[in-house]
Amino acid sequence: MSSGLLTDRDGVVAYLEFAHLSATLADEADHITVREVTAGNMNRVFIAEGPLGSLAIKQAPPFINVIGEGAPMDPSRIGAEARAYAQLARLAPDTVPAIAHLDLDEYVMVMEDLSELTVLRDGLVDQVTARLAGEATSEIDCAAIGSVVGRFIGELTFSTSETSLGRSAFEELTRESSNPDLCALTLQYVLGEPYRDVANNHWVPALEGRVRQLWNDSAVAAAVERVSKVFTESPQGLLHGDLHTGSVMVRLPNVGHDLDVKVFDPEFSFVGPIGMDLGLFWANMRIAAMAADAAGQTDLAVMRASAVDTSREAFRAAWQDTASPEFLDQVEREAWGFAGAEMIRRVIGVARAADLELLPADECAAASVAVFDEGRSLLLDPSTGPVAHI
Ligand code: SR1
Ligand code: MG
Ligand code: MG
Ligand code: MG
Repeated sequence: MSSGLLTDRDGVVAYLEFAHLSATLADEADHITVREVTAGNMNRVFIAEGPLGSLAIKQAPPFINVIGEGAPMDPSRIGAEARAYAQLARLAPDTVPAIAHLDLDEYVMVMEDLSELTVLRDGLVDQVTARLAGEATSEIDCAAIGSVVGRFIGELTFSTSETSLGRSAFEELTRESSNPDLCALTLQYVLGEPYRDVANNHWVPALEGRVRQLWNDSAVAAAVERVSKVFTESPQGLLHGDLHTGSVMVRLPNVGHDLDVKVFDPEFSFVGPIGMDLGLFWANMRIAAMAADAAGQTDLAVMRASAVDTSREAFRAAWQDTASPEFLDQVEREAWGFAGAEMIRRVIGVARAADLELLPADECAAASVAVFDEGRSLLLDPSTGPVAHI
């Protein structure tokens, strides 16, 4: 079958019939409903549901979905994602969705439907906007979520490090997990474009002067160069590679309930610097905290910022017995360098943070300035971590 791009219900159902998966959802294909739930930047995702069950269908188009056909991209990236899921299923089975089917001809992956859970970034955004509208909100136990994510990063990187695997298995994993196309995207969209005057960049008017200065600051250029060098030259353990709050799902409400946290979308996975996943998660939790702070919701800001501490502790616990304090300090310094770059790109690059963009204009401006300033400070001096009041 050549289904081409899946765009509508009939295409998705026809694909499920071709893949012999429709019977797991319904006795008759007519009873299957489909909705598109694309949320990330790269791919398209649909949920198909019938009386017998539901599945998520993800397809990589031959371009970056959010930009369109003007940004061609090899769709066989879905293979890299499937490889990463296979590794993660072995190492952290409870923390990733189960994969039901992979089709490297149509660039389709079918997996467990997690749509009962909430994407963490969406949950955090809804909390702030609902409060601004005077509506009731779900509580989100960010401290507990931070512990799970920190443990995930710690156990994943530790169990795939050279220390755990030995030289030859580690080298094999590094080769197998090589992901040059997606690593090139990180160099472009996280560590490249935000530091140049390119059409993809956008920012709020309050950042105008700061952005112009950023592009002409040789100390910033040198700092970005240092982070890029760490990114490309430190194979230390298997990473998710894009571990922001849009790559984490949680069952809400999660206060007083068993925690159900899943990490998904590992298409950027590769063997890289241990600090990167931590830094990306920290940056996005700090962005969520600063958004709440700018909206006058100090209690939420404090709760969100606490995820940095709990993830840091859980990460350290996974490495504690084998790593020297100096090594862990170095990982944390590098993590804050990545966090700085991530914060900057989330306010001026192509993939900006919904946490900020969905705030009313004045609050968005205040939060964007706070995120930019902290990101720039962390980039220039990652040794101490954030110095802000939250
Ligand atoms: C063009 S957007 C590129 C970004 O999307 C992915 O979600 C990654 O975060 C990447 O940096
Ligand atoms: Mg993603
Ligand atoms: Mg994606
Ligand atoms: Mg390729």
